[in-house]
Amino acid sequence: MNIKEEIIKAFHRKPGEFISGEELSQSCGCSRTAIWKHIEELRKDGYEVEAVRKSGYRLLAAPDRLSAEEVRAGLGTYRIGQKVLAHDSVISTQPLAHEAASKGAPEGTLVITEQQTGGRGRLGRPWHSPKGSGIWMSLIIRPEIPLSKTPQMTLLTAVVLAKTIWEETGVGPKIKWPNDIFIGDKKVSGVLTELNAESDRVNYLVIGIGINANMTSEDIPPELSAIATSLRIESGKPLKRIPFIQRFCENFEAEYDHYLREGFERVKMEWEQHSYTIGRWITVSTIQQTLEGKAIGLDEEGVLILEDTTGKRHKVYSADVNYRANS
Ligand code: BTX
Repeated sequence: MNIKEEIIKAFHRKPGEFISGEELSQSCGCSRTAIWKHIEELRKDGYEVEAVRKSGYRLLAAPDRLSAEEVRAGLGTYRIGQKVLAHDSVISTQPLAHEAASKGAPEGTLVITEQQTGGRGRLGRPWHSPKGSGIWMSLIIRPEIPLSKTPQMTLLTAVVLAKTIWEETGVGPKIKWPNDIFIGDKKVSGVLTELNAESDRVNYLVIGIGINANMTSEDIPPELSAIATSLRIESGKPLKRIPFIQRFCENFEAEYDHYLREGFERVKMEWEQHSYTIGRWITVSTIQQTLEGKAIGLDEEGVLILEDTTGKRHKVYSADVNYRANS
């Protein structure tokens, strides 16, 4: 048993209340002296804990730090987020998640970090991931689906992100095909799905998720200021990152389990409801060609359907989509 985690859980069960040393020692299965030592460690980690003789311990404030203990305390899932590998600063959470997955990390394992020094997006593009003000994480999943359906996981993740942002901030985001979350006309979050597979068998997927949580306008570098925003800027309030991550895990588990049982239909419907893309005139550049037309929806597999000016319909699998300014 992780005693620090048990103490944090006990504090979360009784917010603002004193909990006696006796009660903590019973629920953690250790001596009162051991409890005291772990409380001291929590203080070093930045927790403010009040200790009053005869009353016990009371949590006054928890640090705004992404720790495994905090994510797991009070998390209402049975596998998504139940194992958390938390870091302070890494190059990117993606290779760490691949390494963990290849060594057998269970489905639902989450790699999170306060900072990435080499965060990346699609096609090797850089992802700006400053310290302390974002949520930079990679989720390992092991769905038993054919390779052709794995892009649906990006769409599912985008739906879950849009839902979680709405629930936790009250701001209504839109999904830009296939992997960006927009508020207004600026990007607040991006999804990068990477796959490990043999022939037609998926070993695992690593879903990288970057969320600009508490960046202020000054934290956004000039080269991104026209295209990037944060939840704090848009909602006008700082975001509590731990409850956000917990809600994301809970929403992901519900959506993912439904998908595994019932298929893609609900994700498609929700994606279309939240879509930034559908109904817009767009230009799509693939390696072979450039197409222009109106995005009219997803097909039942999750492929974007584009209608050109002659009324001909095209399937767009994975490509860069540019939007006409007036669309
Ligand atoms: P993307 O290729 O769609 O977007 C990358 C582009 O977005 C960049 O070229 C830049 O223009 C812009 N950009 C860079 N940083 C930001 C930012 N913080 N906010 C808004 N726009 C930005 C999107 O790729 C997928 C991003 C996934 C990031 C996660 S974080 C955890 C995991 N680890 C990792 O290295 N990547 C993923």
